[in-house]
Amino acid sequence: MVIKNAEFIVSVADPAKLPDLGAPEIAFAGKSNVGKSSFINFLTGNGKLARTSGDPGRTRLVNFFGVNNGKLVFVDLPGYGFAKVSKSEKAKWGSMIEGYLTGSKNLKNVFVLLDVRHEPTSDDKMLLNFLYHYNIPFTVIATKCDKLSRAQLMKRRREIANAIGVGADNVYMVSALKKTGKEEVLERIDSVIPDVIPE
Ligand SMILES: Nc1nc2c(ncn2[C@@H]2O[C@H](COP(=O)(O)OP(=O)(O)O)[C@@H](O)[C@H]2O)c(=O)[nH]1
Ligand SMILES: [Mg+2]
Repeated sequence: MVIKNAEFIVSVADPAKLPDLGAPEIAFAGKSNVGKSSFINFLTGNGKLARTSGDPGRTRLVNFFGVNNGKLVFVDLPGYGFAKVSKSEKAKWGSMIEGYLTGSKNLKNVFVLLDVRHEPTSDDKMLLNFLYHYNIPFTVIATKCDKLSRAQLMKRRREIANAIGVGADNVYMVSALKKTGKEEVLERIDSVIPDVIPE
């Protein structure tokens, strides 16, 4: 697919009040600071769509973005695993993420972002187990690939795939900084929502 435009639609603080926008949703999940906002901006070509960096722990809202005049929806889930928050804050984040994942009527696939340099954390594994348990399809995306050499990247791709129990081909390698990996991810979107041609 080609992404022609993307715009912010709504933020939700209460998982009981999820909007039904009547279009397929792709959700983006990952540890805070993994590069989720940067990747959404890169993918949509809108540098200001999702806010980047600054205050990693802050955003515990679920943000909905309409792509190509709302034919497709990107859902930015709260970043998890931010160390400097209380247990009750962490629990709120968890229930937002889980509330969305189990409550959305339109969710087609979860893009799970992992920093290419690091092993999946216990929070990452919890999320992946949750997705397996609820039978929610997902895609693994390794971010910040500009940080490693080509040889290191190939090694890390296999290691991440092994840690998660998928084939190496199923780990998408991206860099928002160097603007690489976008075409493969757009093709992946086509294959996870084959019934929609979001032109
Ligand atoms: N080198 C590099 N840094 C990145 C990349 N994507 C994001 N970052 C940096 O990582 C930090 C967190 O990015 P952000 O998109 O806000 O992460 P989020 O918390 O997951 O939304 C910022 O300092 C970004 O500039 C990337 O592809 N390469
Ligand atoms: Mg962010």
